[in-house]
Amino acid sequence: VLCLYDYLTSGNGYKVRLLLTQLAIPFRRIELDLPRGDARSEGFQRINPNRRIPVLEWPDGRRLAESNAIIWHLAEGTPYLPADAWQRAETLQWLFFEQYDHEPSIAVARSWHLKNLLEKYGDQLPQKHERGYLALGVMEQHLAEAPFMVGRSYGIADIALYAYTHVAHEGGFSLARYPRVRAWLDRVKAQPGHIPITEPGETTRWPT
Ligand SMILES: N[C@@H](CCC(=O)N[C@@H](CS)C(=O)NCC(=O)O)C(=O)O
Repeated sequence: VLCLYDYLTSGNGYKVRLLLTQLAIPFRRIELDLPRGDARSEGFQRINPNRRIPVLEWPDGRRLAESNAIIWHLAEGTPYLPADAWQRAETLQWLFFEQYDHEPSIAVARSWHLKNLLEKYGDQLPQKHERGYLALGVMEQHLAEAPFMVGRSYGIADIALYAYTHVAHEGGFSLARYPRVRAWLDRVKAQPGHIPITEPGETTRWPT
């Protein structure tokens, strides 16, 4: 069975949990305590030299890191990743956008709130909010013309962007000015097999 090195609060981990569940692929999770520093331990550095979750491990020992690479691979040959070359490129466009413009502002602002690091980083929060709102604006504009991020159906571009957009309020963002993003969040949530970010499934604690 597949093994996911994970942290429940993580949107990057949630992308993988969500897609595995929607594909009905059984997996078990190994929950790291990131605030305790589990990902920086020597043991975990052997799992991922980049010391980050998520990492998905196959029964034959192969491992893949980087949430968007993992969901890309899992989605191959399924309706969650189009076969059409242009739509695959559009999917990559949104995955890279997510990692460069969206996650570094929206997820980081959220993690400062959740980890009570605002005293340390609070002066950088306005920049994070400015950049995060720009990213939300890009999504709002796109969603004026399309129900989902790529083509007319739900796929991994939606999963990648849903992960931190639906918890953006935990980073101090308001979606009040983004009605199309809010309607899209509802469409994503209504997909078959959807699970919330808080759904732990079968979990073991690190170190195992
Ligand atoms: N680009 C990576 C980012 C992964 C990442 O930043 N993971 C965070 C949790 S969301 C992490 O493992 N941090 C290590 C730590 O807090 O020690 C991905 O998409 O998988």
